[in-house]
Amino acid sequence: MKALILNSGMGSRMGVLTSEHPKCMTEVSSHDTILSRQLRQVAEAGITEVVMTTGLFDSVLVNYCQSLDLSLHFTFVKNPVYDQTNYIYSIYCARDVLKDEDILLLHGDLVFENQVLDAVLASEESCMTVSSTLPLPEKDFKAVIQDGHIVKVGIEFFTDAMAAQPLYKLKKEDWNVWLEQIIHFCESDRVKCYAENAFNEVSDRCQIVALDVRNQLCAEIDNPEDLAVVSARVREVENRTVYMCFSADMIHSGHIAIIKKAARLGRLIVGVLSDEAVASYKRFPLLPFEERKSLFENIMGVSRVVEQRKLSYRENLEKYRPDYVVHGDDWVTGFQKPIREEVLNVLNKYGGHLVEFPYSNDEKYQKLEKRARADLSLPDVRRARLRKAIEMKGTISVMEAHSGITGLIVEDTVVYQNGEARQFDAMWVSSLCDSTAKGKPDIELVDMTSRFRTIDDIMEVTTKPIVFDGDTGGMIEHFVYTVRTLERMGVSAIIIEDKTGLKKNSLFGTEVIQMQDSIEHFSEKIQAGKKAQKTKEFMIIARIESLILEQGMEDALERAFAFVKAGADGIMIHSRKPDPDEIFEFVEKFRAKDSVTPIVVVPTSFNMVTEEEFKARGVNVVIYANQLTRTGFPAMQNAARMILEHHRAKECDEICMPFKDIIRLIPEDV
Ligand code: SPV
Ligand code: MG
Repeated sequence: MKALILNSGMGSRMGVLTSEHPKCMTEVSSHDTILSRQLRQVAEAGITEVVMTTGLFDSVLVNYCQSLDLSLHFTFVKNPVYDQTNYIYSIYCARDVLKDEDILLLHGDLVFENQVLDAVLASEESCMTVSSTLPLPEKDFKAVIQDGHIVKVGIEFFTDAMAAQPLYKLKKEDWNVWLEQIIHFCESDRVKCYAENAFNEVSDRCQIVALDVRNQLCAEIDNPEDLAVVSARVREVENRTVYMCFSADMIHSGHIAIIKKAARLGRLIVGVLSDEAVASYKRFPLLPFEERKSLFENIMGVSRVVEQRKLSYRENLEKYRPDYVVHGDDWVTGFQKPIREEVLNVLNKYGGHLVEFPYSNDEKYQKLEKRARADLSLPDVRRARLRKAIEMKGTISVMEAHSGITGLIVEDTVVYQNGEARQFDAMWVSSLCDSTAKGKPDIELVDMTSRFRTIDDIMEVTTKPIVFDGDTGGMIEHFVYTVRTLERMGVSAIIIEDKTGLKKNSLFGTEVIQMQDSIEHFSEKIQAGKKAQKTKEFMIIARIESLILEQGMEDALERAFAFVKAGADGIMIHSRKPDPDEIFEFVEKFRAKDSVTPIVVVPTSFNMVTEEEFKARGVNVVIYANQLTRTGFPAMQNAARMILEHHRAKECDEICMPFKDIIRLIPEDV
């Protein structure tokens, strides 16, 4: 497409403002003339060819255009009789470079906002800009419109007419008809009328639709009064702000394209989602917030980058009050719908607008996303993320997994509530559940090789950090090897309990014989583990069984402080009481002296306490230790029983997941 800009006019109504240069070189802002603004807009819209008709001061104009240093190729055509003819003749002079081309036709004194040009260029049919909201001007162009099509353009039409501005997109089949008629006019010496007079005679064959720009800026400057009004509008347009929010840690061409579009609406403020918000709804970001921020700061078209702390836009919209929010149209449905509704509510309050562009979930993006997930599952990357998650969120939630499929459930389950997404932060490889899945008691009978095999199965299909239930940790001489192996695999933490001898599950409490280790010996085990550890991120967490074995709060606290001193990276305090009082008491007393060491709890019996309450009390890790095992296996027992009872499988079908869904639980590739 070529842009045809008509600049042969004398601009005599502008007075002294056009005594040394053509009207199009009049300033409309501190940094733009009418022409520099037009040309920049044209170039930004992707047009590279400009045909410009000139007249008086043509060399000034040519030099000026070249000096603007835009990536445009110009063809200047001088109308030698500019003072005796109208622009119809200028177009005639340029006819040879205009035939058989799609044309963007505009007068050189027209000032318009980007959105107007975007709408014109997006029109599938030939179009002319009109305004249904402006009053009909006395002396300027009006267009007579029938069935959405322009049938006449001129200053003399008032019936069925709308104010019209000389900005056209002309498809070559329509333009050729009009241009032929212009040639015909000029060759029969009708050179003092408008080019539109020629159009009016062929409008039945040259189909131009009316594009209603309503109150958007699209105005000609004929005299100093127009200049004052339009300059004020330009100022207003240039002060507009646009807001977009990104969670991306990899920028691809799709991002750049939408940023470019958004920046055409005004000064673009990019909100970068906090690490916590990204991790909550998508996956752990590969790059931390500061790095993602600087990524966006270096993209052309972005004026400012700010943090968006939550998925909700409210805080930033109220703070920056952007004129526009830009988003892909994918959030019209799905989990982001409430966020969109909130955005619309806030925008409505102060008169902002939401602009939605078609969302493209292109293949390139999906490939990048797949690569990011693969990176997250690498041992070094995965191992380090448990500490980061605790730091970032304060309190994390960890779910039991005992196989590849339960790992996938922990990995992929997301719940959307009020525009927030909730998912588990990490996985707990429980000794109870790992043993149960193998049909064995939880007495350290399943050996480490087998336990590592379970971890490996889970790791093969997931990316979330893993906390390993290391039982007692075994003999110190063995424990140091366990630590190294787990580190090498990419496990983030091991929790060992201060018991000795034949370990039984804690939930049996004092109903079975269980021996607690001495503070000295267990501290030695922790020290040996810390010494054996190769990476700085791996955590050895000491689990205190004093409350389980009814040894009292003082004993629990004494052990906790001793184990931290021995090098433990966290303390797990366990209880099997149905109420949380002793856990709360421990946390309060421990926190009074130690505000930093992470505290872990396993609320299997005291399960009424919410994560929010644990967080408020200073707990950092909440482990749901056995719920997948306790729901999955009874469902299987039930199915087996039903088939035996009914001598067939039909009745059990209603408690079965449909076959197509079970297949979908497994991703095609990871
Ligand atoms: C496990 O899940 O194996 C545990 C936690 O150690 S508990 O069963 O509560 O002892
Ligand atoms: Mg256990």
